[in-house]
Amino acid sequence: MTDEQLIARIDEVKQSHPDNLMARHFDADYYLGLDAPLQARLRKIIASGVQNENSSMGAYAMAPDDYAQFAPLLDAMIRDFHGIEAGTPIAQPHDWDTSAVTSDLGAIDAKLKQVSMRVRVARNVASFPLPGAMSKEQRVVFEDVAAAAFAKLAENPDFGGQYLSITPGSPYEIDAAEYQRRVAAHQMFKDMSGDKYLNVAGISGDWPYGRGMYVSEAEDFLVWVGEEDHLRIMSMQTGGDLNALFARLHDGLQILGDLLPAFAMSDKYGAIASCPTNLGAGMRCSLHMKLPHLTKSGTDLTRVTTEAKSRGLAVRGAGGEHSDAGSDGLVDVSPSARLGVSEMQIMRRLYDGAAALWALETV
Ligand code: DAR
Repeated sequence: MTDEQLIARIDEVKQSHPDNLMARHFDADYYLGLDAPLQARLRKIIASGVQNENSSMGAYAMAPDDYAQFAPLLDAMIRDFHGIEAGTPIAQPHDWDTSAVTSDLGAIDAKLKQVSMRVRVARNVASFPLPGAMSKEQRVVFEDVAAAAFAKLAENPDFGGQYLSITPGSPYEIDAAEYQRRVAAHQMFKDMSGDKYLNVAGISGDWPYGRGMYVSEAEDFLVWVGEEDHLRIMSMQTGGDLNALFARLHDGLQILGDLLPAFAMSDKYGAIASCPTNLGAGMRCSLHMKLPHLTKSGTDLTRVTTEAKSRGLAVRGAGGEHSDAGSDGLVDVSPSARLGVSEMQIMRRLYDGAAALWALETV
């Protein structure tokens, strides 16, 4: 695609899909002013949004440095997505002090004592390219580095477990049946090679090499290797105690941070992620609630989405991105903000939001 064709395509996307943030903020003069190597780098970063016009963000970083190198475009997109005004300083706070507030869902209603809860953070190791730019060899080398760290983690009585690889020939390789069982159990991530966004970005490249998952014996602490980021570190449980959920994640993250090479972190953007939507705390925390009244038995998410959005929450089906609600009204509720808010602010927003939705559900 020539520069002229690229610019024309992006303008076409901007007209047809104004919510594509890459197209919205792309500036042809800025692009043309870059030297050829930088133009080539930027083309790869925005490729997913150029080819997939219905993208919301439309870009994935290929190296931690991309966020600084291409700030005129990426910072504008990031501010737009995360709702941060131009010129407002961005400095990502981090606060994991779970003792500050108690957040037990059971205190809202005894019926919320046993809900499915999950919190995860994205982390990338600074000394490797981000997943979209990794070679097959780099993916496998990274997996070996992660597996060595997991071997030490497994010695910790609170996090004992095993690493399961889907890399052909890996000493930790599991068979197809076990992989599918782990996917069905909502533990292992799905085959990425069918994701048109990740394919164009190169993030699903060399599938399934360099991919796997650490799982604790209690199956309440998981680490995905080689999904959209180098690592997705998550804590999950059925219960009501958000503090315990977060404390487990924080402790596991600390241990892994000591065992692995340095993570790519930024004072401005916090944890560096492939996708700009995951910058900041790099955290997605969610819980599943049955809201049959607010969702008209799962048939209409309009009202619950509106009520949630006004409280800084996003609602989606319990089956993941783009899934529907269950007939029992089961939905996944999660705070939207990730950049400029601390881990504990995110937890509190989830707790307060869940309380508000529950009050509407049971009014
Ligand atoms: N297809 C990408 C997804 C953006 C947010 N979701 C992530 N990162 N899993 C888009 O730009 O629409």
